[in-house]
Amino acid sequence: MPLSGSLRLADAGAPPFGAFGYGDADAGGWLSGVDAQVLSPGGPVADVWQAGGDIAVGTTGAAHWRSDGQWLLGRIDLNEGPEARTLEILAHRAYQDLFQTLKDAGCPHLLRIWNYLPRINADGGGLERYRQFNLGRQQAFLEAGQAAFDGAPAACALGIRQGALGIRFLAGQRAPLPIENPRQVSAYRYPSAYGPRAPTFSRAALAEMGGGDIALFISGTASIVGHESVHIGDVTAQTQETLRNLAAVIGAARQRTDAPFDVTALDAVVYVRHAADAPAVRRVLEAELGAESRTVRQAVFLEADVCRQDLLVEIEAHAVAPGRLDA
Ligand code: 3EB
Repeated sequence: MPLSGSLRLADAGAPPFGAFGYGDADAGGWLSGVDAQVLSPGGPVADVWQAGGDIAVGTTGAAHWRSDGQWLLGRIDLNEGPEARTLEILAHRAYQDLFQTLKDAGCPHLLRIWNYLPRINADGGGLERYRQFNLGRQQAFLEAGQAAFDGAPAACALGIRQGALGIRFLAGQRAPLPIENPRQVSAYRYPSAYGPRAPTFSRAALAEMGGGDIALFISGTASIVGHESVHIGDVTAQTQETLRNLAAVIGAARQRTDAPFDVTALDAVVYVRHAADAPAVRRVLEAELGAESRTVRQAVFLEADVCRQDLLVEIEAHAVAPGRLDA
């Protein structure tokens, strides 16, 4: 059965397959929620995924998952102990469970991963906690024989104030088509100045969803050109640069599909480091995309930390449209 997904208000009824909530730790019976402050007027929102068939519910280590045999939605929440390198160890364990889940459920291909790290920019005993996370994550990818460089899944990694390391993931039966951004160095090739092990994600991925639809999953996208953060301290310019990166990723994706993806027609989550910056970010989106565009109307704004100290905003998105791959 085809899979489709879209962002909507969290009280839209019971999910037929699964949902990820934004803005409520337990978004009213949805599969799971991201515990962060919602800054957009609609309040908590859920990313609702519809599929068909009988849904199997399973647990693999710390992973809880739902699958109809063709698609899988999973979540892992791991609390930290007091020991050093805790986030490296937790990330390693979480991703081991994630890859074991794909085996147990018979859904081998990751389409998208969402990572939420408590205190992402804090020091973790000589290494920033995001960089610790990258160590454990890449190690688990390599051990599982999963693509950690070219072909890595689309992902985002954001910081939350407190709570567990939270990972949500969507997998399917067919490998997605990874997409990179010609304006940016691939994240899995970042120089070691950004940490001893590179982050493990592609800039975007295209996947056949069934029913003639293609999904575009766009990873967390920020004000990075090449491998460097640009417009330090200027949230307006960072948002404009982020939009140029989103447009560039979509342009690269459109070389591999005839599905009419457009930066004005996304389901987007906008993460701002400082709640006070949200109006400035919204003004840029409205000016560049139009206040009535789907992207602006649907966007959920959340207060969250971004994985580099100097980044003030990050936008991730997905869209589903009719089309074919490599058409
Ligand atoms: C960047 O472009 C911004 O570690 O999984 C974006 C998306 C970012 C995913 C990840 C990090 C991740 O490097 C940060």
